Amino acid sequence: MADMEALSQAVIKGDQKTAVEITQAAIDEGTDPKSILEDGLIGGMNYIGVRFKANEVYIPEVLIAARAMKMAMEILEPKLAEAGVEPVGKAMVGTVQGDLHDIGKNLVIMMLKGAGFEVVDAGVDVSAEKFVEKAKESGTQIVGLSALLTTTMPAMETTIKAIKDSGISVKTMIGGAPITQAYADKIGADGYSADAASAVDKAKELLGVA
Ligand code: B1M
Repeated sequence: MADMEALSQAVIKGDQKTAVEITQAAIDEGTDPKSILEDGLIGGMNYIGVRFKANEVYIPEVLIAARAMKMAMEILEPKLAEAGVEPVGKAMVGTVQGDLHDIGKNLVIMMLKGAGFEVVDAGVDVSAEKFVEKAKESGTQIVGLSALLTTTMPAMETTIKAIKDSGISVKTMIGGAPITQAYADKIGADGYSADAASAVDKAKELLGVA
């Protein structure tokens, strides 16, 4: 019987080969795809997220864990779809107009995916109009904005205003090195988080999922 604890450990260690092998073995044995996702893969990424937040592991460890999860997800995703397993929620994350920094945004996306969210990567240098357009197209429940420059922070305010004016029903959350809770409050964002692991907690809180 495929060992879900060993699968979590493979993700935690960033051991792609073992993560893929255990996932495949579990699929072949007929293990419930939801259990492979939740008990194995998400369990491992959650652990990494908790340790990242506590500064016990750093960006490289998160990246290799996320890569192991991604490889395993490639074979698991069709099975999840067949089994009708719904994602925890739908989110879209992008870097605001004028800003090309994407390392933090990519980490947020990886952690959200690691927690079972379906995530659209809106890219970098995304205008307010594009955010609105992509949010409508994708049917996302959350729009996440990232900014690393003090000069691009105002683009967050413009984007949040455009989202509100468009009338679409989404929650907004923001983050990035110069961003604070006070700034989020000032521009009317629904949420702020300081790091990628906390972004998962915030996204779940905004959607009211455990
Ligand atoms: Co730039 N850069 N950069 N840069 N760069 C900074 C940000 C800077 C602080 C460096 C400095 O001067 N000390 C400075 C900004 C100063 C300021 O505005 N206060 C700066 C500058 C000035 C610039 C340029 C203007 C330089 C120039 O050309 N004169 C230029 C601007 C380009 C543009 O965007 N238009 C520029 C360019 C670049 C590179 C292209 C060379 C490169 C980006 C490569 C890339 O991203 N693909 C780059 C880099 C790498 C940096 C530094 C060194 C590192 C940024 C980073 O990736 N950090 C940075 C200095 C530094 O931080 N030491 C710097 C790691 C990343 C994981 O952290 O993005 O903060 P971060 O993400 C965290 C959290 O903030 C949070 O979670 C992440 C993980 O925990 N988070 C969210 C992020 N987004 C979130 C969204 C959320 C929630 C949480 O919800 C949606």
